[in-house]
Amino acid sequence: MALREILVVPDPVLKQVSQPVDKVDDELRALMDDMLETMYDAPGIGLAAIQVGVAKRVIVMDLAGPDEDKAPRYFVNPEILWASEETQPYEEGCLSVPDIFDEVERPTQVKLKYLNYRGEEVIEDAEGLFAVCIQHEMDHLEGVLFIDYLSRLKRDRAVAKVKKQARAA
Ligand code: GNR
Ligand code: NI
Repeated sequence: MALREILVVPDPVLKQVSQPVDKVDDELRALMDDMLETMYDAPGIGLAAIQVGVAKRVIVMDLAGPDEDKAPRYFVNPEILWASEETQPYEEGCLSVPDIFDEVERPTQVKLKYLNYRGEEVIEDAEGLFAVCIQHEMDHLEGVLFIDYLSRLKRDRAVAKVKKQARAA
Protein backbone atom coordinates (compact mmCIF):
# COMPACT_ATOMS: atom_id res chain seq x y z
CA MET A 1 0.00 0.00 0.00
CA ALA A 2 1.09 3.53 -0.63
CA LEU A 3 -0.03 7.05 0.13
CA ARG A 4 -1.07 9.09 -2.89
CA GLU A 5 -1.12 12.86 -3.25
CA ILE A 6 -4.55 14.47 -2.88
CA LEU A 7 -5.26 17.08 -5.56
CA VAL A 8 -6.69 20.41 -4.43
CA VAL A 9 -8.55 23.23 -6.20
CA PRO A 10 -8.08 24.74 -8.71
CA ASP A 11 -6.49 21.58 -10.19
CA PRO A 12 -8.41 21.01 -13.48
CA VAL A 13 -8.17 17.22 -13.04
CA LEU A 14 -10.85 17.52 -10.33
CA LYS A 15 -13.30 18.68 -13.04
CA GLN A 16 -12.87 15.51 -15.12
CA VAL A 17 -15.74 13.05 -15.48
CA SER A 18 -14.57 9.63 -14.26
CA GLN A 19 -14.99 6.53 -16.42
CA PRO A 20 -16.77 3.29 -15.45
CA VAL A 21 -14.62 0.39 -14.29
CA ASP A 22 -14.97 -2.77 -16.40
CA LYS A 23 -13.53 -5.26 -13.95
CA VAL A 24 -12.88 -5.34 -10.21
CA ASP A 25 -9.48 -7.04 -10.31
CA ASP A 26 -6.35 -7.03 -8.14
CA GLU A 27 -5.03 -3.89 -9.84
CA LEU A 28 -8.24 -2.02 -8.97
CA ARG A 29 -8.14 -3.41 -5.41
CA ALA A 30 -4.57 -2.09 -5.10
CA LEU A 31 -5.84 1.37 -6.09
CA MET A 32 -8.67 1.09 -3.52
CA ASP A 33 -6.17 0.02 -0.82
CA ASP A 34 -4.00 3.07 -1.60
CA MET A 35 -7.04 5.34 -1.57
CA LEU A 36 -8.16 4.03 1.82
CA GLU A 37 -4.70 4.51 3.31
CA THR A 38 -4.56 8.05 1.86
CA MET A 39 -8.03 8.82 3.25
CA TYR A 40 -7.13 7.59 6.77
CA ASP A 41 -3.88 9.55 6.67
CA ALA A 42 -5.58 12.82 5.63
CA PRO A 43 -7.81 12.15 7.65
CA GLY A 44 -11.17 12.04 5.90
CA ILE A 45 -14.36 9.96 5.83
CA GLY A 46 -14.51 9.44 2.06
CA LEU A 47 -12.34 9.72 -1.04
CA ALA A 48 -13.03 9.49 -4.78
CA ALA A 49 -10.32 8.21 -7.16
CA ILE A 50 -10.22 11.51 -9.08
CA GLN A 51 -8.94 13.17 -5.88
CA VAL A 52 -5.75 11.14 -6.34
CA GLY A 53 -5.73 11.83 -10.10
CA VAL A 54 -7.34 8.59 -11.30
CA ALA A 55 -10.47 9.15 -13.44
CA LYS A 56 -12.24 5.90 -12.49
CA ARG A 57 -15.65 5.56 -10.85
CA VAL A 58 -14.26 4.34 -7.53
CA ILE A 59 -14.96 5.59 -3.99
CA VAL A 60 -13.73 4.54 -0.55
CA MET A 61 -15.35 5.51 2.74
CA ASP A 62 -15.19 4.87 6.48
CA LEU A 63 -17.80 6.51 8.69
CA ALA A 64 -16.61 4.91 11.97
CA GLY A 65 -15.99 7.33 14.81
CA PRO A 66 -12.56 7.80 16.41
CA ASP A 67 -13.27 5.25 19.17
CA GLU A 68 -14.84 2.66 16.87
CA ASP A 69 -13.26 -0.16 14.88
CA LYS A 70 -12.38 0.65 11.30
CA ALA A 71 -15.22 0.05 8.85
CA PRO A 72 -13.83 0.49 5.32
CA ARG A 73 -16.31 0.52 2.46
CA TYR A 74 -15.69 0.43 -1.27
CA PHE A 75 -17.99 1.56 -4.10
CA VAL A 76 -17.27 0.80 -7.75
CA ASN A 77 -19.51 2.22 -10.52
CA PRO A 78 -22.08 3.52 -7.99
CA GLU A 79 -25.50 4.58 -9.24
CA ILE A 80 -28.34 6.33 -7.43
CA LEU A 81 -31.53 4.34 -8.11
CA TRP A 82 -33.78 6.65 -6.10
CA ALA A 83 -33.46 9.84 -4.07
CA SER A 84 -35.98 11.20 -1.53
CA GLU A 85 -37.94 14.37 -2.26
CA GLU A 86 -36.99 15.46 1.21
CA THR A 87 -33.67 17.26 1.50
CA GLN A 88 -31.48 18.14 4.43
CA PRO A 89 -28.65 20.65 4.91
CA TYR A 90 -25.26 19.44 6.16
CA GLU A 91 -22.03 21.33 6.84
CA GLU A 92 -19.67 19.75 4.29
CA GLY A 93 -15.93 19.82 3.82
CA CYS A 94 -13.66 18.28 1.18
CA LEU A 95 -10.05 17.13 1.21
CA SER A 96 -9.68 18.83 -2.19
CA VAL A 97 -10.90 22.15 -0.70
CA PRO A 98 -9.03 22.05 2.62
CA ASP A 99 -10.26 24.06 5.62
CA ILE A 100 -13.44 25.28 3.91
CA PHE A 101 -16.80 24.23 5.34
CA ASP A 102 -20.28 25.24 4.23
CA GLU A 103 -23.83 23.98 4.15
CA VAL A 104 -25.07 21.91 1.22
CA GLU A 105 -28.66 20.71 0.80
CA ARG A 106 -29.07 17.16 -0.55
CA PRO A 107 -31.71 14.41 -0.58
CA THR A 108 -32.02 12.90 2.92
CA GLN A 109 -32.20 9.29 1.68
CA VAL A 110 -30.94 7.54 -1.45
CA LYS A 111 -31.04 4.00 -2.79
CA LEU A 112 -27.73 2.89 -4.30
CA LYS A 113 -26.39 0.21 -6.58
CA TYR A 114 -22.65 -0.48 -6.77
CA LEU A 115 -19.98 -3.16 -6.96
CA ASN A 116 -18.12 -3.94 -3.73
CA TYR A 117 -14.43 -4.83 -3.13
CA ARG A 118 -15.08 -8.34 -4.45
CA GLY A 119 -16.91 -7.09 -7.55
CA GLU A 120 -20.32 -8.21 -6.29
CA GLU A 121 -23.40 -6.09 -7.02
CA VAL A 122 -24.96 -4.54 -3.92
CA ILE A 123 -28.20 -2.59 -3.55
CA GLU A 124 -28.37 -0.53 -0.38
CA ASP A 125 -30.31 2.33 1.22
CA ALA A 126 -28.37 5.26 2.65
CA GLU A 127 -29.44 7.93 5.12
CA GLY A 128 -27.78 10.29 7.57
CA LEU A 129 -24.04 10.88 7.13
CA PHE A 130 -23.79 7.90 4.75
CA ALA A 131 -26.28 9.56 2.37
CA VAL A 132 -24.43 12.90 2.59
CA CYS A 133 -21.03 11.32 2.00
CA ILE A 134 -21.98 9.02 -0.90
CA GLN A 135 -23.66 11.92 -2.72
CA HIS A 136 -20.59 14.13 -2.11
CA GLU A 137 -18.31 11.38 -3.44
CA MET A 138 -20.53 10.60 -6.44
CA ASP A 139 -20.42 14.30 -7.37
CA HIS A 140 -16.61 13.96 -7.59
CA LEU A 141 -17.15 11.26 -10.26
CA GLU A 142 -18.91 13.95 -12.35
CA GLY A 143 -16.25 16.58 -11.67
CA VAL A 144 -18.49 18.42 -9.20
CA LEU A 145 -17.27 19.80 -5.86
CA PHE A 146 -19.45 20.89 -2.92
CA ILE A 147 -18.34 24.50 -3.45
CA ASP A 148 -20.06 24.37 -6.85
CA TYR A 149 -23.36 24.54 -4.92
CA LEU A 150 -22.36 27.79 -3.18
CA SER A 151 -22.71 31.33 -4.54
CA ARG A 152 -20.01 32.43 -6.97
CA LEU A 153 -18.72 34.84 -4.31
CA LYS A 154 -18.32 32.08 -1.71
CA ARG A 155 -16.80 29.66 -4.24
CA ASP A 156 -14.27 32.23 -5.51
CA ARG A 157 -13.32 33.10 -1.92
CA ALA A 158 -12.89 29.42 -1.06
CA VAL A 159 -10.58 28.79 -4.04
CA ALA A 160 -8.60 31.96 -3.29
CA LYS A 161 -8.13 30.85 0.34
CA VAL A 162 -6.91 27.39 -0.69
CA LYS A 163 -4.50 28.96 -3.23
CA LYS A 164 -3.16 31.32 -0.58
CA GLN A 165 -2.62 28.43 1.86
CA ALA A 166 -0.80 26.49 -0.88
CA ARG A 167 1.55 29.45 -1.46
CA ALA A 168 2.27 29.72 2.25
CA ALA A 169 2.98 25.98 2.60
O1 GNR B 1 -13.64 13.93 4.99
C1 GNR B 1 -14.65 14.41 4.50
N1 GNR B 1 -15.63 14.87 5.30
C2 GNR B 1 -16.89 15.25 4.84
C3 GNR B 1 -17.71 15.97 5.70
C4 GNR B 1 -18.96 16.35 5.30
C5 GNR B 1 -19.42 16.02 4.05
C6 GNR B 1 -18.61 15.32 3.18
C7 GNR B 1 -17.35 14.94 3.56
S1 GNR B 1 -16.34 14.03 2.48
C8 GNR B 1 -14.77 14.55 3.03
C9 GNR B 1 -13.67 13.82 2.28
C10 GNR B 1 -13.75 14.18 0.82
O2 GNR B 1 -13.38 15.21 0.36
N2 GNR B 1 -14.28 13.28 0.03
O3 GNR B 1 -14.42 13.55 -1.27
NI1 NI C 1 -14.60 15.70 -1.44
